[in-house]
Amino acid sequence: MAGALRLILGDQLTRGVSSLKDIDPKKDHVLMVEVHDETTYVKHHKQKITLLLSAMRHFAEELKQEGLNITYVKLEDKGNTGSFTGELHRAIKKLKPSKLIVTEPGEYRVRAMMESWQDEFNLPVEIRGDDRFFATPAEFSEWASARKELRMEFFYREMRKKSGLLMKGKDPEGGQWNYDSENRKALSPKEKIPERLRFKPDAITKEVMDLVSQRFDTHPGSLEKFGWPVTRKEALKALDHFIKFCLPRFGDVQDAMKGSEPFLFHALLAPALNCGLLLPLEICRAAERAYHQGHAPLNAVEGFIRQILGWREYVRGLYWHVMPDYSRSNALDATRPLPEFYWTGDTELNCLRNCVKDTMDNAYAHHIQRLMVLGNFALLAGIRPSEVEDWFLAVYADAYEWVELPNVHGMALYADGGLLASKPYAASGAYIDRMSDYCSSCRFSPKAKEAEKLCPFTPLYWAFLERNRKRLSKNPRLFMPYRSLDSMAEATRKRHLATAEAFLSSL
Ligand code: FAD
Ligand code: DLZ
Ligand code: SF4
Repeated sequence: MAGALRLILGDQLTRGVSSLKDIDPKKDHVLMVEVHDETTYVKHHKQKITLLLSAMRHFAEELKQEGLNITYVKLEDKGNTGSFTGELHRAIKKLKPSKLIVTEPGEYRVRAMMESWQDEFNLPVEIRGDDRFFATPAEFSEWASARKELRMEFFYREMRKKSGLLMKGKDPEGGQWNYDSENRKALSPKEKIPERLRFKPDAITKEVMDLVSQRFDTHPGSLEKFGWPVTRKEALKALDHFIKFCLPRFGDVQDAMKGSEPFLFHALLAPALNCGLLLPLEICRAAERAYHQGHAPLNAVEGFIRQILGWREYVRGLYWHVMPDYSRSNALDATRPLPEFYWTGDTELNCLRNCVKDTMDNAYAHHIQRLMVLGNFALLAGIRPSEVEDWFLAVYADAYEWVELPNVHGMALYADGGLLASKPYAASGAYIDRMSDYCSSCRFSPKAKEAEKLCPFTPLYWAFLERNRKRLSKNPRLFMPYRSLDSMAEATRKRHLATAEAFLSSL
């Protein structure tokens, strides 16, 4: 009797993924497919496509060397139908498997596809849970259903207890759950930034780069600086390098930005983690070990583990808990189109120009650039959420909808009306000035007295508060900003509103 067909998606490149467990090397067959639909459902950055296809090809090689039966369909192969469903049709016709086994995907649209396959192929389809996460979607829903208000901090504490990470018995290591207040320092100009481990493209990656340059030349971004790990071996080296050279300073200056330094002390691990080359538990354990060995301080290690054990799990749980309705909300009625400079970087606003350039050069921007510059501007300018979401999903090497959507829709744009975050992350130019060196080489300044030199973020910030007064002024966390707006001289307030209006019309 024919064995099972096991489909592995491009972000499931983990030998221990649930769909490969209990594989019978003699009878079963693995299928991996490069398909047009996945490479184009948004206009992915060239580096993101290169990373995925190269990592898929390397992973398939490893499975082959292990002796597993595998069919690998390349994008340019003759007969490639261009979709998961089409490629499954072809494979099922040829191999006549007894059943199809898959691991649940990271995106709702693919989940809907998977659910149609049993009828489509008239074949039993087993959709297994993705046990690479700390919590299942059902666990999150159970936690969320018992609460009036969802906050990451409380879910994170549950995950600390469940995993035992940074725990001393029943208590958190050091006596506190969260050391975030120690992690908001500005960067000293003298701070030495470590050089990062980047990986030279091998023959497989080079072949993919050629394919991507030809086939996706209209997609955003450049391949010149491609240096992402594309195998598990490389990803483990990247993890080790981060723990040794960056983790100790990760906490203190986690929120800082610097013009010439796109990476600072950030992990650069999300691209490898999200496609399966690394596992969240092994990353957290490595960081925890660094703390116990006295190599990194608690504020850095707790801050880092919280991003993975807290935020990453929380956004994933929320995504599956509230989809598909989540993506449709637009709580602040934001309808302006996405400005062209998000693709070109052609703007006089130096912070935005820098963040877009970093994004196009590396398919990467760190969290504060994404939230407090690119996201903040879209929030203040009232850009339509779906357009901002498509941009974020396209340009980052770590972007899949389960993690991108809650971060953009909820955290950056407050389009969910406060389900994910207790207040909008809106900030004026003074915040960007405090946390970066962008303003010193900008034609604008947050401190300027003359209207034509004043940083556009400042009038946009006040206009945002004014425009959303009915929706936001009752929020206790916005009491101070509204008090400042209300105590502003009438002429100043009017001038800010008029400047913001003129700026927005010029976009
Ligand atoms: P570090 O800053 O070193 O953090 C360590 C790890 O923590 C990351 O690798 C990541 O796995 C995890 N992490 C940190 N913050 C978050 C978060 N808010 N949500 C989920 N995981 C987190 N992350 C993605 O993985 N994919 C996305 O598409 C994505 N889109 C984002 C969009 C916006 C508007 C914002 C504000 C954040 C987004 N994030 C996204 C979260 C975060 O910015 C990235 O995970 C991080 O920048 C990746 O770089 P790093 O590996 O150097 O992370
Ligand atoms: C992102 C991506 C790209 C660019 N290409 C492929 C592909 O050709 N084949 C594949 O299996 N997966 C690809 N992916 C990742 C999928 O989009 C991802 O698995 C789904 O969005 C579910 O998370
Ligand atoms: Fe950005 Fe304003 Fe600073 Fe210029 S002055 S870099 S626009 S925050």
